[in-house]
Amino acid sequence: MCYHLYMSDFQRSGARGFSLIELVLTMSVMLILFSVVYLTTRPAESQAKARDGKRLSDMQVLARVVDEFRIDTGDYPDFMDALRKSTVLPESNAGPLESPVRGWIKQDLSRYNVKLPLDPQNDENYYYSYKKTTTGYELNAVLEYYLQYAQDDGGSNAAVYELGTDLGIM
Ligand SMILES: [Ca+2]
Repeated sequence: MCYHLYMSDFQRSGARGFSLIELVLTMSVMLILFSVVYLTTRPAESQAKARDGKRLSDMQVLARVVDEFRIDTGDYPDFMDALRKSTVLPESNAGPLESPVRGWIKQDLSRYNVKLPLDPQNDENYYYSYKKTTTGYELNAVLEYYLQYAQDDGGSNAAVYELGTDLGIM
């Protein structure tokens, strides 16, 4: 009933019908503009957030693996003072980088995780690193969105996210 009344009003007044079409067109244009802005800005931001989420989660996984290895063996994995990066295989390791046996950390860690986490980008700018010394161990990740986490981790480097038992190692 209401629909019929509306259509009658619409048909009686050509000017009113035209303004409705204008409104629809304007809304369509605004929707398109909004979509363009959204597609060019928000996904980049949300993808950076998602990558940092994985990095923070991976750091927890790696710390658990290293801690559990120490509980079982009395020492942290890998050689003393050897700096490891998730982009580089240690000498004589065959890979792939995420292999828990012959990946980017030189130790068989397959008992503790099915694979070694890799940075979602894993390039020259974004990678994980690990090092142990006589004082403990440290894990690092470079963040791109949650930069506050890198500043508030209690470590020695405000530009990277640090986790471990001695955050002054790297
Ligand atoms: Ca830090």
